[in-house]
Amino acid sequence: MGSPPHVAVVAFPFSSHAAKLLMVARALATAAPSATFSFISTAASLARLPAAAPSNLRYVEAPSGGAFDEVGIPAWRRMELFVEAAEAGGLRQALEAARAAAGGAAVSCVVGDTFMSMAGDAGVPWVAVLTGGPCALLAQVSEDAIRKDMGDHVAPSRGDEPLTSHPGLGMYRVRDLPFDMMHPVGGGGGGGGDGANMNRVITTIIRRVARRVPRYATAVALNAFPGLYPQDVSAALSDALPSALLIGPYHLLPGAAAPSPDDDDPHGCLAWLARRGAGTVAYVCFGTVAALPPDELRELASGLEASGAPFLWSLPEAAWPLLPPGFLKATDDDDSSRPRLVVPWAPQGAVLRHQAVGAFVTHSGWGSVVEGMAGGVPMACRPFFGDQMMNARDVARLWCFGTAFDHDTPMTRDGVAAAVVALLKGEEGARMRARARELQSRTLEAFGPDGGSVNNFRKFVDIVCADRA
Ligand code: U2F
Repeated sequence: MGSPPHVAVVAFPFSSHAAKLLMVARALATAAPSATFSFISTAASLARLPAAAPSNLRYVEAPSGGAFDEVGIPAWRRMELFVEAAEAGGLRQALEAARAAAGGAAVSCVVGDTFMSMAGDAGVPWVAVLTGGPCALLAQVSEDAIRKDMGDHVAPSRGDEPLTSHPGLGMYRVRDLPFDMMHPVGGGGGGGGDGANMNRVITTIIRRVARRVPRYATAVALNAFPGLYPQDVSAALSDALPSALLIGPYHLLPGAAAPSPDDDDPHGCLAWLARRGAGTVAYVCFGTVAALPPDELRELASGLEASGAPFLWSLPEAAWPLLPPGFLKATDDDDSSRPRLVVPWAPQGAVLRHQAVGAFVTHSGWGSVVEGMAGGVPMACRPFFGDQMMNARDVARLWCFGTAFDHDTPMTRDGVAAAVVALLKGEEGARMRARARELQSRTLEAFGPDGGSVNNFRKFVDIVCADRA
């Protein structure tokens, strides 16, 4: 019998990745109280997270991480610098820092975000945690085969072709893929610009993930529950990722939540929702990275107004001046016949569980998809990039609890109003609401006695904390 495990949990310090990894870290630390967990991220990323808990989980600042936190540098460049530095020895230094902080206890296992795929070379077992959509990873792992089949440059007119000859991907179209074969990155007029650069950086990271996870990860956690996918998709996922364990949604894992997550509501969203009728409110949020172009933002704003539904909109404050004149005046006005609340941040998990919320307008980031599913809320998806197009397809076509806008076409006022009204009222909406409720019960069952995610999480803990002396 060796010494108790010392597990280094290595975050990818951008967007909401670290917050999701923290959910898994908390759940692990709760399930394995005799093990020590060092949660490694940059100073700025750690400062955005709630205090570390439980007591066997401590935060460790990645050495020299500060350089990647500088606000003056564009996000894509900080990401690029960060990954290059981590590949060139930064991860090893961080593991040394964790060892020092744990009184010299050697790291026995690295639990790392899939984006930190250099952890495959760390010399200890790497257990990967995927925060994005599982089928997007499946597509990424199948990228070479898809390119062989379709060619590297697919004419936009073929964008609607389904990927039927690729196991588990038959439901998606070429235009849904997380890598762009119709307007290749760096080709055509893609050139500069923050969007194109971000795409390039993420594509490079993800190609490494797709190569390294199947080869080097001892196990990979997926943020979904067993039985969520139809048989053919599950089989394709297990073929491509034999060590995959479906343990999600991560936010429902026992111990995953911050000590008092619902108190984190500085803008009074929950109190505002408490004054609204059941299933009447549209909640709007596009996650932590996606930003609507100004014209589309205004269309969305007018569409929400035109829907006639009360709405709660989480929108970064920097975008508020772009809203139509007078739009914010009615904010928080309970007597208004068109109540709305616009806030810079909402406690989304609690909002989606609130009985007043009847529709979710989202960018279909994977975290939002599973949180909406767990809340039983039907969604209108407006995907932007990466896995979001496939996630939107999952919502609208696979699980049928929502609708999807096209990612190439900006939303219009009428389109938004129609989507919101359809989800909140009417016959088609009734079917989607019923599907959302059914998915909610299946999600919760996965965490009940003998539930699929709970059983897989036990296996996950055993792998992470295995005695490797
Ligand atoms: C990237 O996604 P995002 O971070 O933009 O979006 P989500 O995966 O949906 O996660 C957003 C999280 O932030 C929380 C919300 C989610 O857990 O509950 N949140 C909140 O609590 N309050 C707010 O006002 C706003 C957000 C990427 F863009 C996606 O394509 C990927 O699927 C995703 C994978 O991690 O990362």
